[in-house]
Amino acid sequence: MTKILVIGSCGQIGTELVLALRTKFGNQAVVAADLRDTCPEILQDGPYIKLDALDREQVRAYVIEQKIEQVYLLAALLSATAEKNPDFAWKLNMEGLFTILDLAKEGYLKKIFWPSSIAVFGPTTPADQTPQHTVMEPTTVYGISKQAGERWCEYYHNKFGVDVRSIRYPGLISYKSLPGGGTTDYAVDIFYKAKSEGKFTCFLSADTALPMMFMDDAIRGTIELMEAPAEKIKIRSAYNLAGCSFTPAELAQEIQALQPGFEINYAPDFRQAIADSWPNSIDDSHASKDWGWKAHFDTKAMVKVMLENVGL
Ligand code: NAD
Ligand code: AKB
Repeated sequence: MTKILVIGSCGQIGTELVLALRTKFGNQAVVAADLRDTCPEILQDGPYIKLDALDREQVRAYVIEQKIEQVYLLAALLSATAEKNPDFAWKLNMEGLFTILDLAKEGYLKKIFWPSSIAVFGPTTPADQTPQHTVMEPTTVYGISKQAGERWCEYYHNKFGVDVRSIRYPGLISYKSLPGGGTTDYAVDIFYKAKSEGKFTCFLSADTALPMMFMDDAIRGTIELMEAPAEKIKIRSAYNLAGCSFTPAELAQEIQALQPGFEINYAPDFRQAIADSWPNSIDDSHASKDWGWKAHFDTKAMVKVMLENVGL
């Protein structure tokens, strides 16, 4: 049995990733780990431990003693929260990664997944259909930490043969767990407000296009990347992945098509500057060519599933 540890399992991605990994590998094979004292109900079908990604010795001891073979390291501060606490964001987003990379370098772990983000790009990056290899000058602490993380992942692969795999996730949209402090969170909040109040005030301007993806695609893509034969993984920094791209006004229009009367207005805040520095859309042809990636959900399909499921 392959033993898998998911650190940061109670967050937006972790919750759904643990459920999907347990469906594939069995409940007992996948250990959920997070800072919380107790396991959330949704993850109670398998093992849970309280684990601090910043406690290098605790993480090392657990991985070695429990003979963990794969780690998904999801613990991080996201873009908006990181701007409010840059020192801690840098510490959390980098130190946990080195602990895991070193465990793999020493032969304790066979495979690692560490997520990057479209935040690695910056205002000097071509914004439309942003290529895999291009100018990367991120202006947020979050983006700087993700770019540095990518460089270290590639370095550990090239120097020490570490099998580390990564995706530059776009903004993720889901209904099973809430987002945790990002700039793309509006695209989740809007559905809750549409259902509960019929109106929404957006913290980004009407015409701010950003790359987004429905969570089912993100989870499937993550597992497909991790299951692909190593020789197919040509990029060891992180793969561009595209789902759907839209502006708040376009998203509102899709919601209005299914929920006539829904209203949106705009009150941009500090997150506007972050969004303005990110791409509008992403070219993911390398992921398609190397390991067969293809998104299933466009904006319309995502909106339908979200409206049917949020708040149930
Ligand atoms: P989230 O904020 O929803 O969840 C993060 C989880 O990590 C939380 O449950 C938190 O309690 C836990 N955590 C925080 N500090 C910890 C620590 N010291 N030890 C153990 N657990 C700790 O984040 P998410 O949206 O699920 O994102 C997961 C990863 O994916 C992050 O690295 C993020 O940068 C990346 N990512 C997310 C998105 C997105 O849209 N959600 C997009 C791009 C990249
Ligand atoms: C954020 O907005 O910070 C995240 C991301 C795109 O990395 N959703």
